[in-house]
Amino acid sequence: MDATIQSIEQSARADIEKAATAAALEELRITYLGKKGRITDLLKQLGTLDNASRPVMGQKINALRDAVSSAITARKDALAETEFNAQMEKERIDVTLPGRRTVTGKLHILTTVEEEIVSVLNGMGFTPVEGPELEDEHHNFEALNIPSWHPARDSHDSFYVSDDRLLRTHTSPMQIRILEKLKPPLAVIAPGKTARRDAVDSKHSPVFHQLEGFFVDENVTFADLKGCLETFFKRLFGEKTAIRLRPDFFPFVEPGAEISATCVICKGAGCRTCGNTGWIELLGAGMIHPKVFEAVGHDPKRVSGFAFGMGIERIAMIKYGITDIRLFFENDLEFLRQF
Ligand code: FA5
Repeated sequence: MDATIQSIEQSARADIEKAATAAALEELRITYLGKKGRITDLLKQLGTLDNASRPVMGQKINALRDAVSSAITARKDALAETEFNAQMEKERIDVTLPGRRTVTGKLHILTTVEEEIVSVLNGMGFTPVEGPELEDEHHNFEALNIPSWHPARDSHDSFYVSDDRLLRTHTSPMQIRILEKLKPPLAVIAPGKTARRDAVDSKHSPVFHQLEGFFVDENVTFADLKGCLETFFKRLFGEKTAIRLRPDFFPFVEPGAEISATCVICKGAGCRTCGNTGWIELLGAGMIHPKVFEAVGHDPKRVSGFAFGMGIERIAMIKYGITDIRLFFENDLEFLRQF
């Protein structure tokens, strides 16, 4: 039996060494250690031995079983490691290679400027609202004291979609929409898209953006308007910015003013952008007309307020030294990526 034990151990070790897969090892386990395996057979033969040699042989067969079992486990581990190393080698990545850039979009410069204006005014207590781009004549004109003979009401000057409906020509209708619904005191800003049948040139586009602002309460004065816009422009363009007010006419304000600020390019010294005046015209403003309050059912003797409206493209052009409004809308990524 000794010789058989030795020969089984030798052949088991040789077979295990040759096994190249986990499946082959499993077969060997069954061949040697399985219920009908060669080592199990030996254990069964123990019963045929005499009492003296049985424990000795028993120990030897158990030692053989343990040796074969450990050899199989060791070989299995070695195979798994080889397989793992091969897999790692196959999947090796060069972490020093530069990564592939994902294309990320960014906000359009007009959106950024609009958000900046909204943020400054919001910080001053104005609440942002949005309103319809498609307006009726009542909100866009009549309630704003723009009579039927006014040139803006001509179909040559506005985009009408039906007899009564048009793309809003300014954001001022939001004064009406808010004052119809809410009671003063209120401080509101309304940014949004506007449209006019203007011929395209470096300063005009048929679709553009405006931002309306208005404050209504009791005893609001022109000084409040001036102080508010001065603070606004200082926060937007810098502390050294001054403003200039000159009389202007808009049917929905009285008195009305055109507001200019110190030219941001030359800081007031005079340059091409400001036509050597040192001032840049930036917005229209004024005290809300009594007829506007009457149109929305408020008593103009009790409430007063100011309103202002600016072109967002214009502010963006001044702020970033952009000389042609068409650049905003041509989708030229080289241009847009700069901001
Ligand atoms: C108005 O639209 C008034 N609603 C502003 C206002 C509000 C006055 C409240 C008083 C009180 P105006 O037509 O000037 O005003 O337009 C305001 C700004 O819109 C202009 O200064 C300009 O920056 C811009 N704008 C007007 N038309 C165009 C256009 N076709 N393309 C680009 N910007 C334009």
